Amino acid sequence: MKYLLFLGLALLSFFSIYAQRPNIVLIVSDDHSYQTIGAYGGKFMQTPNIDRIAKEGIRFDKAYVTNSICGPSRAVILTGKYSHKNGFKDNANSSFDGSQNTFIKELTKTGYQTAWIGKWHLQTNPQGFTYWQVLPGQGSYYNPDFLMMNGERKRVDGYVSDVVEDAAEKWLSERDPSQPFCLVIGHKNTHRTWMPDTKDLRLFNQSTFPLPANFYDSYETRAAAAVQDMTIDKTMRMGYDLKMFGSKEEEDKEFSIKRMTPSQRKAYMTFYDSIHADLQSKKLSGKELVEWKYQRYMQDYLATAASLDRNIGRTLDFLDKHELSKNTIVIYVSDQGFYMGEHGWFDKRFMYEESFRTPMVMRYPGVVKSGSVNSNMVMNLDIGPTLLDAAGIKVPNDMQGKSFLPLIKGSAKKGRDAMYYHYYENGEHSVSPHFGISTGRYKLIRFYTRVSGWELFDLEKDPSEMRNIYGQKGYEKVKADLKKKLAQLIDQYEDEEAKKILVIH
Ligand code: SGN
Ligand code: CA
Repeated sequence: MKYLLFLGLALLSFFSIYAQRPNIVLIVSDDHSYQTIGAYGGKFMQTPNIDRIAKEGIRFDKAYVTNSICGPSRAVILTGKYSHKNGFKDNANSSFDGSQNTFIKELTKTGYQTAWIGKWHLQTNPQGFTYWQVLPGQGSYYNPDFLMMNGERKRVDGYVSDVVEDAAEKWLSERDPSQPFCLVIGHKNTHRTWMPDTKDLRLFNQSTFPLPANFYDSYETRAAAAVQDMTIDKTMRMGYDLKMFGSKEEEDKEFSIKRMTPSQRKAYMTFYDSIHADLQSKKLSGKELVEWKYQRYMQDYLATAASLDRNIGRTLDFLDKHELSKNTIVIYVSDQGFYMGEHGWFDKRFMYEESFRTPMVMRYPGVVKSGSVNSNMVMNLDIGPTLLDAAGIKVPNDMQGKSFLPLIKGSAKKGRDAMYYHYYENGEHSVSPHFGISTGRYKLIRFYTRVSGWELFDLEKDPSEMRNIYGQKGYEKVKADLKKKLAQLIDQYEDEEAKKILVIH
C-alpha cells in the first residue's frame, strides 16, 4: 500500500513537471541589426514589439554569433555546435546534414510538437520536426513559394513576413493543445534586397539619417577590410538593390519584381519611379551620390524592419489571446548583425562588432524578471542548450554551447571570459576567411585566405575597430595572452583546421 502511494506520488510529480514544461517560440530574423532596434538604443525607428519582449523579459547586450552568415548561423542554433562540427560552414558549398542531432530532435523525442516555418536556408529539407513549411533558399519578399512537408511547392500570395506569420498562427491553432510546443518562425526580413511591403514604402521616405562616423573609412592598417566587396559606394547596385531601373527591360529582368501581382507591382513601381525621376533631375555624383544611396538603403531597410516588428507583435498578441503567454518562452534573435553604413558597408561576415554581435531578447515569465539586462557573453551556440535546459532535458554532451539560464537566474555568476569565432566563406563580398577571439576588451583576429595576417583591437579605446594595433609596442603581453587563450579555445572546440593554421604562424 505504502509502495503504491509512493509510486502514485512519483507519477504525479513526474506529470506535473511535464505539464509545466514551457512552450517555446523562437523568432529568427535575417540580417537585422541591433543598431536599428529601439531596445538597443537605436534612434532610426521604433520597434515596439521587439522592445516589448525586452521590456517584459531580458535584453542580451553581449549576444554574438560564431560565424556571421545565414545558413551557418541557423545550423549552429539547431545543433548547438560550431560550423566545423555541424558541417555547414558557408552558404556557397554546404548542405545541412539533417541526420545529425539537434535541440529540436531532443524536444520532439520527449513529446514536444515542433515546427519550423519560414526562412530556413539550409539546402536540405528539415528533419526531426513534427511540422515544417519553409521558404526555398533565400525566399521571396512577394508572394513567396513554400516547400511543404508533403513535397509540394506552394505559392502563397501576400508579403513574406505576413504570410510566414499567418502560417505560424495556423499551425499554433491546429496543434494538439495537450502537448507543449516549440515553434521556430524564420523571417526573411531584413535581408537584401530590402523590398518593403507596399503599405510601408513611404514610412521613412521623408527621413534623413546621420552618416556613421566611419562611413568614409579608408581601411588603413586592415588589409582584409581594404579588399572586401561590400560597400554602399561600389557594391550596392542602383537597380537591383535600390530599385532605380534604367529601363522597363531592366526592371522586367528582376525575378523578385516579376513575381508581383499587377496591383502590387503598380503600387511598388509608382513609388520608386517617382524617386528615380527626382534622382535623375538632381544629377548627383561622387559623395553626393553615395550619400543618396545610403539614405535610400536605410529607408528601405527600416521599412522591411517595420513589417518584421509588426509581425512579431502579431505573434505576441496571438499568445495573449490564446492565454499562452505565461507558459511560453519567446526569444527574438537575428541570424547575425549587419552594417548600417559603418566602414561604408552593408552585409556582415566580419568578426568586427556590427556583424559579430546580434540582437537577442527573451521573455520567460516566472523565470526572467521584466526589464532585465544581461551583459554576459552569450552566443547563438547557446540557444539550443538553453531551451533544452528550460524544458528539463539533459543537454547532450557533444553540444558545444552552454545554457545561459544559470546566468539569468543568478545561480552562476561567471559566464565565458572569451568568445571564439570562425568565418569560412570565400566568395561573394570578398571577405577573407578568418577566426579569432574576443574578450570584450580585446579582439584578436587571424585572416588566413585571400588576405593573410593578424589584427588586434583594443575595444575600449577603439570601439569602431579602426586601428589594428597588432605588433604595436606596449601590447606584447595582451597579444601573447590572447594567442594562448585562442589556442585553448581552438583546442576545446576541436577546430582542427584553425589549429593547423595557428601552428604555421
Ligand atoms: C545573398 C546576397 C548577399 C548576402 C548573401 C548571404 N546577395 O547572396 O548580399 O551576403 O546572400 O546572406 S543577393 O544578390 O542574393 O541579395 S545570408 O543572409 O543568406 O547569409
Ligand atoms: Ca543573414
